[in-house]
Amino acid sequence: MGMALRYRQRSSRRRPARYSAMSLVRHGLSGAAWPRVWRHHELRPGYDVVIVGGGVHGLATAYYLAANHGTTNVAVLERGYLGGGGSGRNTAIIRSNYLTPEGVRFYDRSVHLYSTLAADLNFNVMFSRRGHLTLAHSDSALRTMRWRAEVNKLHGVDSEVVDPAEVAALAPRLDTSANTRYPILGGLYHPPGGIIRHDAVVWGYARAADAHGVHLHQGTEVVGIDVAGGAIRGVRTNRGSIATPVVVNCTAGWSSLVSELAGVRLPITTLPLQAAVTEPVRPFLDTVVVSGTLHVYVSQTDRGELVFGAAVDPYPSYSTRGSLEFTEGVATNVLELMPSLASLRVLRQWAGLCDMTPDYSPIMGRTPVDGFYLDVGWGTYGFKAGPVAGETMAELVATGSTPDLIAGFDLARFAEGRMVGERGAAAVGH
Ligand code: PYC
Repeated sequence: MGMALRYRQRSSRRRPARYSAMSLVRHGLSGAAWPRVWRHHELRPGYDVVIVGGGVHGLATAYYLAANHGTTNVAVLERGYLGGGGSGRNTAIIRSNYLTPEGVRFYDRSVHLYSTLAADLNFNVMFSRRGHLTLAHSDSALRTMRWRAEVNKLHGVDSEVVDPAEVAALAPRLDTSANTRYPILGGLYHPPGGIIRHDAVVWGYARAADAHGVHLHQGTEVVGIDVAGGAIRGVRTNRGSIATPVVVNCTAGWSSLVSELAGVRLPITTLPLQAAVTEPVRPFLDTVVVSGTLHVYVSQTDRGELVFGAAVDPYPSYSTRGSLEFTEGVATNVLELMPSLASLRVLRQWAGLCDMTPDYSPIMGRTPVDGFYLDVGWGTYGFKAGPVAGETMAELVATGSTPDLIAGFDLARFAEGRMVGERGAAAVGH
């Protein structure tokens, strides 16, 4: 059953400015201001759908609801600013070389959506498809990589196990000698993987959703969710109350707290994941390099900075601060892999929050509360899932039927023992 369109309003669609080389020249010559990328609105008393969380998941869900299903009376509520949570804090790695069939199919759809996103949204999201290389430092890691490569190929995803000479050719700065503490025995190479400009993805979806008439409300915190007779009735915010039959929880690190407002308990623990960026240097690394054993992943942005990440912090917390312990650890491990980076300076470090589930797969779909939907449990994989999560959640909310791609990620699997164990495909050990 599709949702009830009870709060239909006059459309507030608008044609966004068309970004092109010609319009850049025109604006440059005329000095005319560009229109705002998205608009500010007062809260309506009611919406057909309220999405909590203004990151890539919430914005993509809003966009696909409007673009694919014509559902435009939608509000996205964001406590801070759009993209200020995990969407602005991740290391922007895109890949689909997962371990389970469910994971491979799902993330492969996301890679496809990402690859046409710039054209679809008329917004340059700077997707750089440069390949993704996971290093093996032990026989057991190589075995898991062979397993992943076979599952990937079965689902039409390009991944192969490569030997140390091929690793050296893909990333010549890596120390591939046999005298290191953790010699490189091979790797899993995944050519479709890459990096993207994460803010641009957020802004592109926000702009396109706004153009369809979706209301984007920043600085709007949900402080209560009203449930009566087992169904969603509305939400209370710091700016007033909204009546709605549908709430979609897209709040990642805060998702268990938001779900509790609706009386739904989730098997989620929130852990910080830290990252850091160096000063820019000449391009030398044109693939993403990951070492699960050394708990580190490295990529070089188009501006030349190196972006590093590590394993999640070992204790639950809502802190988004960096720690000296992380910087020391990541520097030690990066230098094990690439000793020639020793004089590079770290410019910034930060943390984002990961909503970890017991099987490292997301929780998507309905809940025991009618009209309360989950798009949560992203752990360390959230950003790369944004487009496909938005597309499938929009289909579920608009049509009432669960897309096959997310059927295995339901909340009931934990009670029924149907885990989708994806830990083996984590970029780093946890
Ligand atoms: O799964 O590729 C990944 C990843 C990178 C950083 C965090 N997760």
